[in-house]
Amino acid sequence: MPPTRTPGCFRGEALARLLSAGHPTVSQGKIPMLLQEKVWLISLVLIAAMAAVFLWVAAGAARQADAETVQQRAYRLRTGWFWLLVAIIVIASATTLTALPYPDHASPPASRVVLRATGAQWAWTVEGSDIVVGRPVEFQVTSTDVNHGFGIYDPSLEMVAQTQAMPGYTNRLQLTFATPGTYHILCLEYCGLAHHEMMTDLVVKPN
Ligand SMILES: [Cu+2]
Repeated sequence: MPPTRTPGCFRGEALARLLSAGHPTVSQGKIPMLLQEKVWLISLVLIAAMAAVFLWVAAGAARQADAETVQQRAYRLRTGWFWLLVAIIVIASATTLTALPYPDHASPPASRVVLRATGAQWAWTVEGSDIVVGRPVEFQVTSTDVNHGFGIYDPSLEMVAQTQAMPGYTNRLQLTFATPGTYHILCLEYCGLAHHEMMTDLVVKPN
């Protein structure tokens, strides 16, 4: 029997709904690879690599060797790993912290558009003015009942940003859209029977 591919919860529910609604941004037959699917694939590779290391250690466990030789080899290995780690940290910091200093949240620019997004079982309400390309937007995200995940996806269903929608608390999510189009807001946290129904569109107008 040929293997059948069971679609993931999000992909199955969200894409099926957008497709059945004849959504113009999701074309039939060409389903984009989602960020979470890429992360899942990378996780699988890393898990396989870790399993290989465990098997390698287990296979060599019965081998006997001189304690001093083993110790010296382990120290050399440790020094090598240490400098590799230092190099990774330096390179990662240099390439990811270029946006510093982050903008001051306490003094929002006057041009910022504020939208209030409220999650409730099982719908999103987004109130505020129009979103325009290039203009900073602040989403004030909250919930009326349980925790929801507020996820913004671009027209090709790649995740753009996300935060938690929590009852009694407002999370601020700041974002500047670079391309116009119909974005989607989906719930990212299972919140009950109709969790998959928690979808709404967000139109970003050209400048
Ligand atoms: Cu949900």
